Amino acid sequence: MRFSTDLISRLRSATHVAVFTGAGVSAESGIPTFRDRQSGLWQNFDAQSLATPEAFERDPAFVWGWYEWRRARVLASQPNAAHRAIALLAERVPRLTLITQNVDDLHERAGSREVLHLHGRICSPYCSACGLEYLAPQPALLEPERGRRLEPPRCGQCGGRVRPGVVWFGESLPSLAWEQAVQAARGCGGFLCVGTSSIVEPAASLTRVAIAAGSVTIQVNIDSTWLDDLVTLNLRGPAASMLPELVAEVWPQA
Ligand code: BV8
Ligand code: ZN
Repeated sequence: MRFSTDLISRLRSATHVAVFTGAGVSAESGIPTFRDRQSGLWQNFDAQSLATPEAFERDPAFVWGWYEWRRARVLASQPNAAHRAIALLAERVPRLTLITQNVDDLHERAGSREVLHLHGRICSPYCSACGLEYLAPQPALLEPERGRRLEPPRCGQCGGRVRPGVVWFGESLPSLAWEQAVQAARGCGGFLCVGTSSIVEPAASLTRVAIAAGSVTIQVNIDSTWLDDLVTLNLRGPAASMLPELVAEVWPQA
């Protein structure tokens, strides 16, 4: 991977680096991306139509079954070299803000602390009535063929229906996480946009904020996106190999 000396010096002089990740960063851990076709019981649905309050209202057991199947996939997966490279980068720059659209906990399991989850966390379901967090047991579903409808559990405190701990389409993002993400995009000297199709708003606007603020913006993706001509540099390839190389080249071990 070859970077111009100018780009390297601009990135190395950045006192604050922001990393913004999407489903592509967990793809090499075996977690399907959002635009991958659904499998098993859910193969005739696209994730977008399932990730809504209306879908859960209409058929809570079907949607809860999908989330439990996904949660099982997350718990059975391991962080990959991209997650680890981001955790390592946090030790090599004065300040790093990690912003993710992902609902899995692979960044945390790779050692990243203070992860801003803009779209919630699949491992933190909560009561839809009183908000109490629900300590979910190990999920039952492992294979989509065995995927089935599962009645969502009931809250031990108020009997309300437990829901997945994610932000559905049409729901607002957690305000503190969102404000922190915008601040980071505005104030960072380097902004890495990794493994996202940059379709879902308002998260996708963060890269535009960083570009407008004049930071060095690097996109890592196996595919092209509408950001291709707007970022400082496009790294076309899988995050699990591109990110470790990028970190090693630009921010080598002191
Ligand atoms: C809201 C949790 C408003 C659930 C998710 C403008 C402004 C505001 C809202 C909107 C707007 N326009 C439209 C909207 C509505 C909507 C929206 O954005 N719709 C889209 C479809 C146009 N937005 C919302 O509803 C948001 N809410 O703004 O509320 C509001 C205001 C006031 C009052 C009430 C409401 C909420 C959006 C959150 C939805 N929840 N997830 C769940 O997971 O089940 S979003 C979901 O998509 C995931 O979080 C996912 O991360 C995210 C984005 O997708 P990506 O991460 O990019 O994944 P994708 O598969 O698309 O792409 C993967 C990429 O990786 C690809 O580019 C691929 O090439 C690449 N890749 C693959 N493998 C690799 C790789 N790259 C590198 N290496 C690899 N190995
Ligand atoms: Zn409750």
